[in-house]
Amino acid sequence: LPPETPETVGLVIRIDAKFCHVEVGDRTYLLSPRGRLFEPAGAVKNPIAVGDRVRVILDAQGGGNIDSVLPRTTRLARTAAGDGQREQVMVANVDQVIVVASTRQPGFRAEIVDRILAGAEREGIAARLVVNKVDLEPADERRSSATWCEFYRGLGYPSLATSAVTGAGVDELRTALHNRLSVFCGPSGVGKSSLLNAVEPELSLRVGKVSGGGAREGRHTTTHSSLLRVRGGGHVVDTPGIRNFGLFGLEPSEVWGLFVEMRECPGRCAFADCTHSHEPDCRIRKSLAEGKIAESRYASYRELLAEAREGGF
Ligand SMILES: Nc1nc2c(ncn2[C@@H]2O[C@H](COP(=O)(O)OP(=O)(O)O)[C@@H](O)[C@H]2O)c(=O)[nH]1
Ligand SMILES: [Mg+2]
Ligand SMILES: [Zn+2]
Repeated sequence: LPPETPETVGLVIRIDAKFCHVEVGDRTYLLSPRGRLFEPAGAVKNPIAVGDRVRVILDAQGGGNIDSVLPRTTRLARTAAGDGQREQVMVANVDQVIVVASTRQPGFRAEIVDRILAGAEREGIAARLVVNKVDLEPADERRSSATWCEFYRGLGYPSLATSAVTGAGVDELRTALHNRLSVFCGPSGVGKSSLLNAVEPELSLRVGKVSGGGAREGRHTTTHSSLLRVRGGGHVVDTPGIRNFGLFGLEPSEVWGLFVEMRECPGRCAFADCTHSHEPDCRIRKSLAEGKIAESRYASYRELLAEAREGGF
């Protein structure tokens, strides 16, 4: 046997049928997990996921093994189809979710933004908003991207208007990605891939194609997202292929707590189990009437609540 170097910690950036691609320092190694690490264990379908930090044992030939997986801080997961309630972690240790939206082509959809933010809240992952395609807004019109950014900033989410075409906001976005593991989420067509290409031209991500083919294939074959490296440090995932992340098994009573301004709303409701939808003396509806909670956010809340009641997740 070749002499083993001392164990080191690496980052799993990709998983294919044969190997885990593990970044250790500036190099990427193709490693296989040791022993039983890859076997289905209990409720977890894939014991190693992209984003995992792993202890590796490298050999002198540039190969080696994954010895163990370090505890995860966060995860984006989905329920593995055909596997009952088993959960499949798609990306581990995500530092931030970047919610990408646009105000034109396609128009801004607050319910999608709020749903992603709610999922991030539930997983305890920081989130920020990027409103892209500002170049499409007529100069003489009050800029709705600025209005949405200001609104979400007011809720505590850092927000940024960008254009992948003119490069507006791209430097700030690059700074926000530095030394973090970020996941880009949002409807297709808003410019996620274009923005990533603007940040890091070497990525050469495909633009203008409806993504999701991979996610659909994922029902039959396990497809994994891969981490893309950002120059100067940091990684990004372009569309992880998980709708509804953070919302699995969502209980109706949990929903309002995922909306920061509702969670922080002062006062009390008359009923301890108030659903903030029809009950009298409700502090949330009072704040709504006073304009302290936005209609769009309350509408998003009601939509998520209805879905949670139907057991839609
Ligand atoms: N005008 C304008 N078009 C953009 C911008 N960003 C992306 N696009 C276009 O929007 C379409 C969808 O972009 P893409 O990056 O594939 O969106 P994704 O589905 O979110 O990854 C493509 O035709 C892009 O060229 C932008 O900032 N301004
Ligand atoms: Mg894309
Ligand atoms: Zn209430």
